[in-house]
Amino acid sequence: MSYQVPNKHIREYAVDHLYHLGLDSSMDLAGMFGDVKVVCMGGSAARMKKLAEAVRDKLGIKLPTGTEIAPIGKTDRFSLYKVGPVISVNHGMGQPSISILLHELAKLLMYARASAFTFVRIGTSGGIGVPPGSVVITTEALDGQLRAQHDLAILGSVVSRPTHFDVALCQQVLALAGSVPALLGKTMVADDFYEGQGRLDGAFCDYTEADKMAFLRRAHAAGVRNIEMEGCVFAAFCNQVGIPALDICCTLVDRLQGDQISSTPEQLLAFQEHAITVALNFVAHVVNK
Ligand code: R2B
Ligand code: URA
Repeated sequence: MSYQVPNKHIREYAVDHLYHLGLDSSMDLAGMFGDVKVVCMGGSAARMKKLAEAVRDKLGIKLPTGTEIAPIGKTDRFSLYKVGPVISVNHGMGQPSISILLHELAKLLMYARASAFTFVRIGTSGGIGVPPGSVVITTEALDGQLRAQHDLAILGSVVSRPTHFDVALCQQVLALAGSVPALLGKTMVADDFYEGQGRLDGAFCDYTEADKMAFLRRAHAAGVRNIEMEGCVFAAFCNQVGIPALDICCTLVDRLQGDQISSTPEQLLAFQEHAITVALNFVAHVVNK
């Protein structure tokens, strides 16, 4: 059976405009996206183009001579690529940005009459008590108050939604990690990179190193192994619309050791490769089965 979003209002629309993707429901979306099995998303457009190329190589897909991977739709906010049954698209930074993409992607895949696909976020993060380069597969996203919920103000009231992931699916991915240092853990999600993540190195800071360490230790004791900026809304959205989801992030720093991301560009690329390797193994597992 093909995928349906729960929203009934849009069924009345003659044409639904997926404004930020530059696509609409009058287009041959079934022809373009009907076969999608995995949607990979990550922050940066350049990284997601590289991921599309890596998917092409991993799945052994040969493009016609003289052609290359090109974005579909418009690219001023998000750049979306498709290789075989895999979409690779960037979501920008933070929960408002990824939320817009998630709504439009879910509707896109409904109009495309796609079925049985998984959303995979491949990201970077700050680790807590794990060495840089570790890959954390998120079992539950916690907000900045360490609550397993995503809060959104809707029509003047706060609506809270649960932020768990499917742990059996997480374990399946862990088993595909091979030699990459990977673990399951909770992820704290902040709406800010500096104060929201307890850093001392923003433009201002009103707490002490001791305050920071006490909070990071409390988060670690609650099972948090990394901090990023999208996981709560990603989990809440996918739970709400019934799409299986994975949040696979490499850590760039151990926040118990410091705040600055000071590894060399080569090291940072190598850390990101860890998350990409795990995600590609999952993509191959899904597509080749
Ligand atoms: C990880 O890295 C970005 C901030 O540098 C943000 O998008 C995130 O979740
Ligand atoms: N992304 C984050 O959100 N935090 C980090 O510390 C590193 C990457």
